[in-house]
Amino acid sequence: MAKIVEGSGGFREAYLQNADGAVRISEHGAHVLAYTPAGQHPLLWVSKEAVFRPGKAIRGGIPICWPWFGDHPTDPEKPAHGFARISEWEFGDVTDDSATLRLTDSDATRALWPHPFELQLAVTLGETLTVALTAHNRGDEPVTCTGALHSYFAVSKISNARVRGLQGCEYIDSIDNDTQKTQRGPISVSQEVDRIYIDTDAATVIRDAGLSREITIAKRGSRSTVVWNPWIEKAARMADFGNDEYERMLCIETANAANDVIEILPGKSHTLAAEISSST
Ligand code: TA6
Repeated sequence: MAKIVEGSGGFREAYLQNADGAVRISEHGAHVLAYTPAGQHPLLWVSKEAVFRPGKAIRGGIPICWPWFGDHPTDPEKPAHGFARISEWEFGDVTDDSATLRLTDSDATRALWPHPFELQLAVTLGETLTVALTAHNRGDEPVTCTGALHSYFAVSKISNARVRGLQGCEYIDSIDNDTQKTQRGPISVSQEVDRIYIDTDAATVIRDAGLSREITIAKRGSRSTVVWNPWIEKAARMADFGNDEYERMLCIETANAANDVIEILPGKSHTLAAEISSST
């Protein structure tokens, strides 16, 4: 079943359902809001305080960070994580199994990033949810960009979660003066964690003992994986994040960040894709 309805904040939403599960996507930011595999608990987390209005990123689901990850490298006035997640996209084909959305350059985007482009998001609902962001360089100059599919996963309780797949990887520790470190063993969270794992194309697995579930995030076109939980103080500082909600979420972000910069030649494209599945 597939339908497009008026959803939160008055933005159109696509709702897809088939034998493998269900997914909801807002046209605002081409934002995947919900994904529930058949017979399972929802995989994605959205804050109860999330705000749905123009110019604001939705807190949770899968925000699209593009054409830069994090703060703009030189201009702090520009929106964090770029403009894709706060732009109004357009639905293309929507079926029971897939949906596409499209964003092209405009006066507003060119004021922030002076290059012609076309972005396409393709969401495919099968045993795996595939979310693929393709950036096409419509200009006659090479462009460089960073970005992420900034996925917020639902966990039973953060203390029940362990993350595998990044052992031995180098990471930049954003809460320790961007010090570069090496990951020893699985990741557990008992304080704010904000790490950019670099030079890795590895799949990441969240083991949730509370739900007896493993969420696997495989990826294509991504050389970085970001792991983030704001913990208590940072959660309390965010108006669109409930004070205790850090207990129920963990971000595993399929990215190209830090020095993992992507160059797209004129007329060429780059695809960043997350392939999300779970087993109980
Ligand atoms: O997930 C990594 C990160 O860059 C964190 O530093 C934190 O800022 C998070 O993204 C959320 O950013 P946002 O702009 O959505 O509040």
